[in-house]
Amino acid sequence: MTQPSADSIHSLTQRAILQLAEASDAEALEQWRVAYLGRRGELTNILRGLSGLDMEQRRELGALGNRAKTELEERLAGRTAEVSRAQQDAAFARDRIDVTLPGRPTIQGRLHPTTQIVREITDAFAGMGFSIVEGPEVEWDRYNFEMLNIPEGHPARDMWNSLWVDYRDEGGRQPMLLRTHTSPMQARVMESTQPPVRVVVPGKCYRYEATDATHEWHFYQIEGLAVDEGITFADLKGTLYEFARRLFGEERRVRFRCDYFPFVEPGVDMSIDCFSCDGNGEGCRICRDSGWIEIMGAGMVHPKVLADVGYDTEKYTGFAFGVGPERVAMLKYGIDDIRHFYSNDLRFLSQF
Ligand code: FA5
Repeated sequence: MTQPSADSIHSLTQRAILQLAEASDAEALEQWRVAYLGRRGELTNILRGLSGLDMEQRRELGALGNRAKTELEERLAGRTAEVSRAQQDAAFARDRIDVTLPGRPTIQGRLHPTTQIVREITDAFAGMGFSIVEGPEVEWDRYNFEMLNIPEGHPARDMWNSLWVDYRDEGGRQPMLLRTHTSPMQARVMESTQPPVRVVVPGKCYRYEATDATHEWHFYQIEGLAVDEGITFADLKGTLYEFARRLFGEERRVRFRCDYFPFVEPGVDMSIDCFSCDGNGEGCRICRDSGWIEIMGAGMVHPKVLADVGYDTEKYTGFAFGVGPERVAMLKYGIDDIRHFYSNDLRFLSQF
């Protein structure tokens, strides 16, 4: 044990102060504290050695030792603050942020071109008084075919190559499929409402067929249905002309031709002149030389379809149509292959 004396306290204090100035991190500061002020530290030892001295010396050296202890503790606190400030300054200098640098742009998402065109088409019909409803993509055979005047075994079923879902319950097998068109919503809407009916139904459809530039195996349709007293074929033509005018402008030519769909009578298809060859047709891959691209099927709702949902066919008539929005987008934006829509290529999608 160190023999306590005024000199030893003084020289120890000086040595400790010099050494403290050299401690430049938290670890060195802790080592210093343990060496001088810890339980077995040098100053602690001196103070402990005071007990062997006489009263007079003990009072004198005790006061001296306690002053030295207070001084070292205060200096330790000061040096600790200095060291941590210096470390902070170094960190700030190292991680300095240049607030004048321009920010990194974040990539903004956008609506898929099909969604955009579906909204544009439904907006055009909403502007003519149609409401918008949606229906199930997995559909009963009853709605996809039977209620549309296409009973089991009818050859018209071949017009829609179907993806069947094998659904069974206690009653046995129930024929279900991925809907091949949005027309099943005609019966669903009429079953739950009374005329006047005026709805458009956007939604996804599925067909088991080979793809090419104008055919996908899954695509969208927008169904339209209007039923009321006194609706005629003139209303059908007027409404669809107005739709074509709103979407494509006055200059696009529109063509109606007779077509067959079991749930309308008479039935038509509506085409628009080809954007790619401007209606010339010759050697055009898009319109297959015809100069026209079909965008929808339409017709006057068949009286059997109206009767099957309980409507009075003496009183009510109506028209229906089914438009393919991808085909409309192809026309509007000059897209030459429908398969671009769902191939998830950002170079294509980010153009819209
Ligand atoms: C129908 O699906 C009828 N349900 C339309 C209809 C509704 C007729 C109401 C009468 C009354 P169609 O199979 O022709 O008809 O299809 C209608 C439209 O859907 C086509 O004109 C086309 O624009 C689009 N379409 C059909 N098949 C495909 C396909 N494989 N890929 C992309 N679009 C398609």
